[in-house]
Amino acid sequence: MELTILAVGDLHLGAAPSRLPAPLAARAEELGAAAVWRRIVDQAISRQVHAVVLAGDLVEDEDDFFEAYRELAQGVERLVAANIRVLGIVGNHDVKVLPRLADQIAGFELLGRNGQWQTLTLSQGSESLTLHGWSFPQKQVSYSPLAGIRFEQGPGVNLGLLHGDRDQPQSPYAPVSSPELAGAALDGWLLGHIHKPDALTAPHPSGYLGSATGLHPGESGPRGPWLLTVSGGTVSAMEHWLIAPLHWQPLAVDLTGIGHEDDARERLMEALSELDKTLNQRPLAPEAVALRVTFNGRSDLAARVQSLMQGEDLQHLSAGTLRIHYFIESLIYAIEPVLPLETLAQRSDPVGLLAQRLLLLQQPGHDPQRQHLLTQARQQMLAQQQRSWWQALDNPPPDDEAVAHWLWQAGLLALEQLLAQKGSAQ
Ligand SMILES: [Mn+2]
Repeated sequence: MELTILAVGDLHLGAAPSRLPAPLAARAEELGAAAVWRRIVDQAISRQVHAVVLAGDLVEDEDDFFEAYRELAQGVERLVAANIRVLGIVGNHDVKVLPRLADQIAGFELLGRNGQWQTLTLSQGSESLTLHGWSFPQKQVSYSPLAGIRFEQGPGVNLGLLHGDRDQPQSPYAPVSSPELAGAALDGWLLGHIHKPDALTAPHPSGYLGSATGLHPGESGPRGPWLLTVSGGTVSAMEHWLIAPLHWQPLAVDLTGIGHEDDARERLMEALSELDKTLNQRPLAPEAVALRVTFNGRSDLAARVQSLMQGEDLQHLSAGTLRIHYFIESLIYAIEPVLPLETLAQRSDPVGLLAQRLLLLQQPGHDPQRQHLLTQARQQMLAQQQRSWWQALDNPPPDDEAVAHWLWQAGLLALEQLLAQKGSAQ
């Protein structure tokens, strides 16, 4: 007999996915947090897990939570009706809503109310899992919830359930250190708060579950709940269920050796059809996939590729089975010229001068010449950003790496145009 729980990280119900193109914007409701929550509930019921465990930040914004509350309550009620226990802790986003939910829905079990550690044991046949949970008592907590705590071992596997900021001692969101977690004498930790999942493995899963779905380009890669199996008195398996309906995927496409700019499109479609195969092997494929495409490799056709791509519809790409709606949320050109920059930099003409500056950009650290280049570029960029029509975007000023990336892309295209000019070849 096994004991299975489905562990869910930051859900943020009520948060809408960003950057959806027009054809998908109307379907945002099917792609956001509420949609993944419905998939989680459906799967938990059809796979008959014994409990669903929620690691805090279930709701995005407490001041406007009616919609989110309804979604959450409906899901919890369906789980409870299917005899699945539902346990949760409060994160920094849901200090009001989660205790209220627990008071209103019989069957929703809140652990660690008011910042007081609480222990609960789940059992199935001879297998047991004891959870030690802690909830945020208010929006900000600047002390470690583990300070001065000694855990009493319960039956079976003992796991901690905590929403907090690991190895960020100045954080106002329950800062905890890795040594504190490791020294707690538990079999592992299921953590909420950071949206990027850790690689959690049996028999000692310890780290961030990650968000249930990605909501913006910064949340690319695998997302979803984790199925944790207890058998033989230990955590015998950790399985990441990649069931988010919206998936953010970086896609690198090597253009080395293309003979014509149209070949870039072919290579992109080949990479996409490989991806489509992989994604369709999932038990529940995503509905939509946002691609961050990087063209890289060596070619002197980058400028032509760029103008070709400007004429393409990036909002809807068809691939493979046609079941998934792909779109390109951004397109990055990192193509280098066929001749190495080191060779070009030997020249004393404009090509050589430009190649020397590109090489400077590649150098890490604080080379004074590199810093000077970045400072000059930043001034130009800030002058643009401060124009009144960009103010509404409220963008932060670009950091060194952002400026270097911009210069790199612009510089490579300029270099290619110089190389293409008649008589410049040597
Ligand atoms: Mn949080």
